[in-house]
Amino acid sequence: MTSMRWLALPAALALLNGCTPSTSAAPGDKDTAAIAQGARELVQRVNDESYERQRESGAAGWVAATYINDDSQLLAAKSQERDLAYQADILAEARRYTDAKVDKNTRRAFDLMLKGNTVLPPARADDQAELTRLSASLEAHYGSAKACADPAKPETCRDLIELSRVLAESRDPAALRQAWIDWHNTASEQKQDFQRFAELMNVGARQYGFKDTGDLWRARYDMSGEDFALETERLWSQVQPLYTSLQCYVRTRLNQHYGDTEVAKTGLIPAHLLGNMWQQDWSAIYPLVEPYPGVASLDVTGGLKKASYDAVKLTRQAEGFYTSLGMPSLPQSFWQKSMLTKPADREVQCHASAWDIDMKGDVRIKMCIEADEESLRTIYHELGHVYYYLAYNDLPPLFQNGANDGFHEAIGDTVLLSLTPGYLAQIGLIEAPQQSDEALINAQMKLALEKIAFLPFGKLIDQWRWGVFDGSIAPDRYNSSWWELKARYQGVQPPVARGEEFFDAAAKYHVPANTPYTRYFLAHVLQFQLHRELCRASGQQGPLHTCSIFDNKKAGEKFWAMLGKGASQPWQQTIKEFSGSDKMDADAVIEYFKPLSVWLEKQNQGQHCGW
Ligand code: X8Z
Ligand code: ZN
Repeated sequence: MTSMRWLALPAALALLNGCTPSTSAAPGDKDTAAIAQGARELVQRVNDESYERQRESGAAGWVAATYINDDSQLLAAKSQERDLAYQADILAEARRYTDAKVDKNTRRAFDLMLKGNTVLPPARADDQAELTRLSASLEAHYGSAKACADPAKPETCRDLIELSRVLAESRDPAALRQAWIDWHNTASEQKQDFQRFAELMNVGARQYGFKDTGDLWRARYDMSGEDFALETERLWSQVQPLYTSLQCYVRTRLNQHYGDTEVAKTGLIPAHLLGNMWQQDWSAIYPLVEPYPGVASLDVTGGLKKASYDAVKLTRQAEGFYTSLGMPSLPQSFWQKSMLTKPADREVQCHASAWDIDMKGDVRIKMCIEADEESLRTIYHELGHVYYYLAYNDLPPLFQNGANDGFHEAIGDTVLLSLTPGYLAQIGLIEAPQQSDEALINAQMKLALEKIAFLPFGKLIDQWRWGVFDGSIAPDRYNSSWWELKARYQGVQPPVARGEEFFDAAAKYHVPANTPYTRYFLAHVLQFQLHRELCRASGQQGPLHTCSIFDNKKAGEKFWAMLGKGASQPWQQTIKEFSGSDKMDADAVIEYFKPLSVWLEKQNQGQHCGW
């Protein structure tokens, strides 16, 4: 999760190092062998040093995220600066081996050392220092941002949690609009810093032969960056018709609820009406668009409140699902060191994250848990990261990573697809579900508001950043380009005019935190593929949407084996071993939502869908 994660890559190297047989000598072989030996030693050194380095940057990052203040920011920036300098030294040494003949694991380790980075060091020490200062400051600003009617009076301030609650629960258009505007305005002053930060990252990326930072970010998928961009287009084209159908239906229902003055019958949906600050998850407006009102309650939040769930009980509940698959219990240190609730006495970064502090099992999550359905889902998501860490902790640090970053984001979500209405009823969170077509459509609608609504958002954030990095989106068009992409992909528009004095992209965590976002788009495709395979392994027949792998050790074993491979081989090989196919593909998404897509087609008859 930290941007310096590459230091924490593979572990299989101890093994590799000892196992390359020396073959019969030919002239010149001695040099070749010595070079190969040097390459292996460098990889070994990086692996050996990773634990301590990761422990230090992990500690600095953890404190900066759980005690936001000037001191912790300074320490995090300094630690990142040391990492960048170290990285520059190692990559300079690694350059000597660019054309060396080495075994495939050593080559892979070198590849990951370079391409596994979100940031590459600019050559000048001053630039490195400025870059890490900006990085720490952008992230801290997001974490502590508040909208205040009167800045002198703290009681008039609202933070992201409060503003998000308004977006999810209020049905008053004026209140919704104000909450949306208040949060987005907190990001405006970040524009200069972000612009400079992007420039410095590009300086680093270019130093190592990449066209720009976007080129670097696309290079990590075991295929060319160009092919990767085409792959994301292909996946998007598979799901786009279903998204368009959903947008159309939701627009109609919102129009019926709010009237023509708030939502037109055609065109874009105003951003403040979709139940979420960024319109990435529309499930909060389920009550407004429920296909068959009153059929089968899916009120998980109500169930959690009734059963007095708190942060620990929720986390234990999620852990229980993973252990039911045969995975280990969380270590004691997880419970001692995690931050599960929002502390009252200090600023913290509430955006949830999962950490592997030392690459040896000091795993934690940092979250501001509330007793609601969204928190339940997020804990499952975060524990997916944690179980991935635990599964590959024995690999050499350079290989301690996801098959690709989309896999890392998909694990917890895959498990969540097994939280079917049947399972939720079994654990007492909702009433026993009715077995009817109406109940099925209701359940599919609720999930589609989360999963299908997310897809265009998952794609557009990096579409925007790739443009910023390659210069096609200049700073004087940051905001207009953002809203062009929001319109093109999501079919949404801002509730009020947003000129270049605003910087709305930075109102989303991953922009100031510099976390690449295509991973979530991939994860939303992959999780259905993984779910389908695990269901097959569990021996269940019947439609995909009825399958739950809860308590199924066969599925768990298959899952755990895949997780244990980490990044030790190309993701194509990992998914091929897992599913028989070496591609990411959205056909499982389409299969899963077949009943809903047929239903939506009918509902949308007579509407002008699209925008
Ligand atoms: O950032 C996250 C996780 C941490 S990796 C909470 N997610 C994305 C988001 O919130 O925007 C999970 C879903 C998408
Ligand atoms: Zn995640």
